[in-house]
Amino acid sequence: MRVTKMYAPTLREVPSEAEIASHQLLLRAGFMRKSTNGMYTYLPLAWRVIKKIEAIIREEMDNKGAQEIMMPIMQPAEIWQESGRWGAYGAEMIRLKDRHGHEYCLGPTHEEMVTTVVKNDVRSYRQLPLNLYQIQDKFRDERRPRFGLMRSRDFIMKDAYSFDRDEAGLEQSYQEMYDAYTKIFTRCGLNFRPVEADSGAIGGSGASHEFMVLAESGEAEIVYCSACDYAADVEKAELHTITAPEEAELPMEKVVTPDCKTIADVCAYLQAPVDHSMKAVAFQSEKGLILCFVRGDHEVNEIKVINTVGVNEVEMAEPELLAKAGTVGGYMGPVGMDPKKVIIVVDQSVMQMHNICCGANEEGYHYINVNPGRDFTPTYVADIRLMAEGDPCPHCGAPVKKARGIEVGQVFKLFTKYSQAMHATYLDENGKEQPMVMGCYGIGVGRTMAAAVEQNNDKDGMIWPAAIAPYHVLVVPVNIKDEASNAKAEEIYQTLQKAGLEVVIDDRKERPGVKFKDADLIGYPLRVVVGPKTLTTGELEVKVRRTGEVKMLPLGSDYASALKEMLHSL
Ligand code: 9G3
Repeated sequence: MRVTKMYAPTLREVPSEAEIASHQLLLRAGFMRKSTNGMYTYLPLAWRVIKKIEAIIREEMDNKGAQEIMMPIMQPAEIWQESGRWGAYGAEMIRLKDRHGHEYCLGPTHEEMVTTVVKNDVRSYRQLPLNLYQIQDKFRDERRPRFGLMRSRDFIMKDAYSFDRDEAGLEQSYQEMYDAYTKIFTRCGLNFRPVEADSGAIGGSGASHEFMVLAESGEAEIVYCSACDYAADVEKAELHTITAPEEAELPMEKVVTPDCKTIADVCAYLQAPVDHSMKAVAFQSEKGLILCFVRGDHEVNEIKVINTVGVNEVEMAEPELLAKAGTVGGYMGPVGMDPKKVIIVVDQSVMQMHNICCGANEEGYHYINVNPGRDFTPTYVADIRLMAEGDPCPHCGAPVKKARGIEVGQVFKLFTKYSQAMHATYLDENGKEQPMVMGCYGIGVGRTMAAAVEQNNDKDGMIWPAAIAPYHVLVVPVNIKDEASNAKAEEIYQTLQKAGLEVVIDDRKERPGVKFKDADLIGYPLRVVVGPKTLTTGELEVKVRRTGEVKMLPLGSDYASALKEMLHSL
């Protein structure tokens, strides 16, 4: 490819909305362009990367016996009504009508579609296990698309679905996909960790894992153990109940606590230890006001509250809503609140505590010596804590650490959720009708490319892992006036191409500095510099983008093979 022909319109400046490195660099280097909010055009360089990631995905999926298909993007409402999910997703689902007024959605995922396809043709246990996958645009109308490809509204997903006879079969399929994902992300040159992601019993029931690329810019937060291989999405990390030492229950008292808005203020004012205090967080939801209570030094995990109460989403409660319920921000407490009017969710560890101080639902007042059971009745008791750095690992007890990650893949055990709802059954050896046992497995292809940039960039630009780089080598003629070395550069360009390398030659009539800056921005793994010196020394200067290391290769040697060799470690 010649740079004078390549369509890669670089940008001097990037829009301020591009906050993270991958978003900025993919725009600046001419890899992509925003079409509208949360939708992008992949330009030639990005599309070459996407195709390489997809090729790696296909190889590993096919190695596991999965078979590629392509389903429609438009999905009829009927199949979602059959699964019971047509109403479960609000504005996030993009719905439309065809010319006859029939309702559809643009596919955000394909459980319903693939189950409908398979259930009509799989009748016997002999046809299982079956794993079908596709690589296709998905549509989810994110409220706030941001970070470029990291959270877009139209994105390329590899989505796979496994069908087995029973749970043992699902375990096998799940493990095979887990292994395939490990190979895929390793081959893409990513530093990643699978983390437990189900809100099942302590230590995860293993019904779901997320593959996280570790990056400070990641939206996901993970906890991992410093001593064992435990790692979990912090939103789902389950916590043990902390038991408090026994103590005599003292009589509850209402005390004046002027200007004590935070738990810290109250504990300081009352000389009460924070592990004898309760922190309140109030949400509003489709089920009304939710008051959550955790120990004063713990945090509320919003996802766990959503799962406990069974609502779709929550947001912070407005002061008016608090006033209507007879409480006030900064002084909220469970005492005197009617669990039938207000949803009171109390963390399981609070229920073990004694003589607690908490808000008295009146400006300027708190209660001390509040005792669960005696002084208030929760609507729900559950684990609603957000695991914190230093908490004991649920597996081995060592202190956990926190990190941020980009979720590039997820694997789920669906069991018979869709096959029951949609009557996807097969006949077993005894001719008995059984529901198929399913799993589903997703990879964000665009997100994988963006995550690779997040993990591989420096002040000069991107640094592509060789396996997914748009091209392998850039040949840079540095003296536009010197006929001889330019001819040599052309010869080297041809030789490398003939050797099967993906080569670009920067044939622009530009100064070397301009060429080097663009080379570093785009991030070709290897750069070959050709000038008059090359002819006098008979040596080729090769620069490694990742390390800046410079190697000299004799012109007479098989330098193409030497370059191929260098790529293996990049
Ligand atoms: C929807 C909308 C958004 C959604 C879903 C449905 C997420 C939805 C979960 C999954 C699970 C797996 C197969 C590939 C891997 C992930 N957001 N999910 O089901 F209608 Cl609007 O997609 N699906």
